[in-house]
Amino acid sequence: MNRVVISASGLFTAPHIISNEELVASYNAFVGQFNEANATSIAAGEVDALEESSVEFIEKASGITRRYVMDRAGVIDPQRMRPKFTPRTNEQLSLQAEMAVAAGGEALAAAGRAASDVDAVICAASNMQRPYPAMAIEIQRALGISQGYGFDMNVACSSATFALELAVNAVRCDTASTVLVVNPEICSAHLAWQDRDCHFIFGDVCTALVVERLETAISNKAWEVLGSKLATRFSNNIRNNAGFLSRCEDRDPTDRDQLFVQEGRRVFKEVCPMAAEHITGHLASLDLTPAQVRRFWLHQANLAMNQLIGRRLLGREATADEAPVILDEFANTASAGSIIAFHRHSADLAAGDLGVICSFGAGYSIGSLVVRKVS
Ligand code: CO8
Repeated sequence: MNRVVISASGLFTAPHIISNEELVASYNAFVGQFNEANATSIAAGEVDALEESSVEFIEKASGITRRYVMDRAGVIDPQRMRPKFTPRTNEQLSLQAEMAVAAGGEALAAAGRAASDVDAVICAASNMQRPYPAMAIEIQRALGISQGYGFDMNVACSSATFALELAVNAVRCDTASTVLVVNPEICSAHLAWQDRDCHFIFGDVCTALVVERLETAISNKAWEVLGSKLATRFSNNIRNNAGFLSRCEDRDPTDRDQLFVQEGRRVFKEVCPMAAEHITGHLASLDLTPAQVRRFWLHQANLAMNQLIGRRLLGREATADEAPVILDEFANTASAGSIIAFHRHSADLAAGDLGVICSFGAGYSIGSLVVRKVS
């Protein structure tokens, strides 16, 4: 069995920023228009008036201050409130593939790897812009990778960590030598921007990681993967019912359940203990304890959630150095969150330092990797 490293990472940041102030101004304009248009029905008690959103609530409840998005104008237009993308022909690179090629190219360059070294591409994200042909195969071609295979996979917020486990096992068992994992998350396209409970939650981004054999890795920033652990437990608390059967069920595409829906409080209560126990159990299986871990790159959904998990792991508040936060800047970017934290906050650590990458989210699904800095 080969020893395996994550040898480099890459990040594509979506081109537009929406601050909480801008988001709330647009949402509140929408509320004003809705309440005015429905004044009679509201007065008759037939329709509930919508309540305004607030920057203070968003920052206190989530820790998010802004988000990057692929399209800004469509999202903050109170008449539209969803991104607007120009359709591309089948011959053009698709939007998610374009993001992945940018992040993937950066990761390969950082790893010192050429397209000819890569023999597998896994495109893992919460939403795919089409069912087939696989985005991963398109990315493979666009990056000039002429050998090996590519496939897409979706485990919602745990897509990246579940893909990493597959990549690590492929390299460990010699079915691939260098795997590129990419996570193009366009969460803005599946977010109900008209829903006050969740309109502030998500942002867009793409992360990429290169997984290869320790003994042949060139990068001096590699992290050896000591172990990976996946877990799932069914829950309806985060759900999206949009799918290829929607058309045949005569569903209205604007039905609320055709977008992201969650019971945020329940998710918070149920997932925090699961994630903390998962990480502690994973470390114990490697004869390690949370106190020995230099850094936790946790899923980035909610600041209070990560603080609670930190307390459960360490018996005290985790510092920003121990559990870095990126969701203030990026918001929740589904499976990419823990990988952005890793990308931004791993170069400063020393050889031998231990870290844990951990995602948690819809499914429920939890995925963790315990890693050690090589040099
Ligand atoms: N402005 C002002 N007030 C508000 C707003 C707002 N925008 N929204 C709600 N309120 C009010 C409510 O009406 C409520 O008022 P009252 O007390 O009078 O009833 C009060 O504020 C409190 O509301 P909540 O209980 O809903 O607020 P919370 O404190 O629970 O915070 C959060 C809400 C931030 C959603 C929080 O519960 C949370 O973050 N939970 C964890 C969620 C989580 O981790 N989810 C993971 C989902 S991501 C994932 O798995 C990937 C899925 C795939 C992604 C697909 C792309 C879209």
